[in-house]
Amino acid sequence: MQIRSAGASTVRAAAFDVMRRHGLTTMFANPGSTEVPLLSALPSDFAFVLALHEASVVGIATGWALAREQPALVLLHTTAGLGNAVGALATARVNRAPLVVLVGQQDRRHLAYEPFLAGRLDGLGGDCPVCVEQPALARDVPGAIARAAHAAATAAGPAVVIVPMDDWEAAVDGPLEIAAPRRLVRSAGVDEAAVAALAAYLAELDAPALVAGAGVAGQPAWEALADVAERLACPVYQEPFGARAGFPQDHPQFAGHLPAGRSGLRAALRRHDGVLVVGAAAFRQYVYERGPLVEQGTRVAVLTADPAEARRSVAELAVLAPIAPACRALAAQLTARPASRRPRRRRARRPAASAGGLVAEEVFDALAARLPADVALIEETPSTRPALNARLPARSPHGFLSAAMGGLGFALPAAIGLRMGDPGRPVVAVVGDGSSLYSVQALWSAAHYGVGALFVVLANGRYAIMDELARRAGGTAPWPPLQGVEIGALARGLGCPSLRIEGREQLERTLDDVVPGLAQRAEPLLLEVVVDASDGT
Ligand SMILES: Cc1ncc(C[n+]2csc(CCOP(=O)(O)OP(=O)(O)O)c2C)c(N)n1
Ligand SMILES: [Mg+2]
Repeated sequence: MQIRSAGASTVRAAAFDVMRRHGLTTMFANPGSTEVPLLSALPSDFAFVLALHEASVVGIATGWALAREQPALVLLHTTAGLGNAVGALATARVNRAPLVVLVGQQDRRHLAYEPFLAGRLDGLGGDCPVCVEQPALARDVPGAIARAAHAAATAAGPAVVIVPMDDWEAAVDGPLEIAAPRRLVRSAGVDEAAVAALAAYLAELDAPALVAGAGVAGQPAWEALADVAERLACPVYQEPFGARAGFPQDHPQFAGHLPAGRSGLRAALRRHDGVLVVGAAAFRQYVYERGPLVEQGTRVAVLTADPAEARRSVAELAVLAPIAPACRALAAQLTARPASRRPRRRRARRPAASAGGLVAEEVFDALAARLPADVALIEETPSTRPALNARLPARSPHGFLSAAMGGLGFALPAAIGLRMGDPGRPVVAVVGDGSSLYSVQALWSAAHYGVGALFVVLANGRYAIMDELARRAGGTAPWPPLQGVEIGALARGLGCPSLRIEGREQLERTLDDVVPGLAQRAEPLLLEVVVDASDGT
């Protein structure tokens, strides 16, 4: 169906109408000359959020979109802007964050001459975007933005629209046809056959287990999956290296994170004659190992809302359906099993006594003792992620978030965007010192816009995980340690207050001061916590 935009005299005015209709009135941007015709005299109902590098622009928008569960609007400057943003767009895709990404282009009238700033933009983002719109005519721009909003929401990822700078002021004569529906309503229903297939599979199992993935997002899905788990009285594992926690990790049936290699996975699931993976593919891996994913006696089924996850799963059954209603319907079909023994969870080891300095585990313990259950914790601590997972269980949706594609430079901006999108929520990013440097300029945006997130930087003075990988590979690393970097000084240079923490007592005192006020904070704070290097095991 097509609708008509009445009254708008320029493409720009019609585009603003479309943006308003889709809730795209907060623009995360780093602008250039090709975007000035759009931005000059921005209507007063639009908010503009400046970030000082495109990885920060997209990271902040990603956090905002995840917090709000609706598309965020991004504006980038031709080749340099889109090029700088590609890694962050890949993260947004894998983390399933809906973004509408406008990319400015030189003037159509002389593009053929390749003027200064002309972009070869089509294809620059590879297959990270869920779609790329290049409007054939200026008057197609508003429709392209509407389709991008639908694509971002339905395919859960960044949708790119490339707009030549002269398009915005192009006149619209007469009513403008928008080649997109005004509203796109997705059915949230689940049919009986899909639920029956899952119920029949589970009924054949004597010792089932569940695996929760990042696709189990939001309170309704968490509650519905907990219902399924309680009916089955079975352990629930978290997928390894996922984008977010998919199950309350303080639930008595939570059994920990699955190993990310095949041998560990086989061993972890050996005692189960079948598993149901919910909100993930079967199975997410990290380092390649030989052999099958599971033992022959372990059957596998998958429930996911993501067609690509369903397609690549090694499973006898994959059901494609929205998670929350599917789990609700499934729970209603299951007869309660007698409670089994509580899963054995590996207890977090006591931190190794160090020669005076703090270790990361002590920092996690100090946070665990103080953080509220509704904290949104964003992780980017490569050498100590397992220790963080063991010590800081996610207790609410977004209780654990991470860059699922592995690209560093996400945690700082994502924490800022999450807090902007959900201003009353305590938000903490725990970040390695190396990781903190990829999008450090995001701290300026946090300071400028009064975003009260807490950044805990684990300053071990090195790329500890990389050093360890080099050691395991039998050699030494050619890269130097990160000597001479003062993250706290960088933060202050960007307007973000910071404190350097050098011992347990100072850490605990500072957290006692700061954590109770996290929900109300109106300015960011960075803690540069000096820690010994961990070996990443
Ligand atoms: C954008 C990007 N560049 C490089 C890497 C490779 N990489 C993975 S971990 C790491 C070092 C991280 O150092 P730090 O944050 O200090 O954590 P630590 O290992 O010390 O815990 C690097 C460079 C990456 N994942 N993403
Ligand atoms: Mg480090």
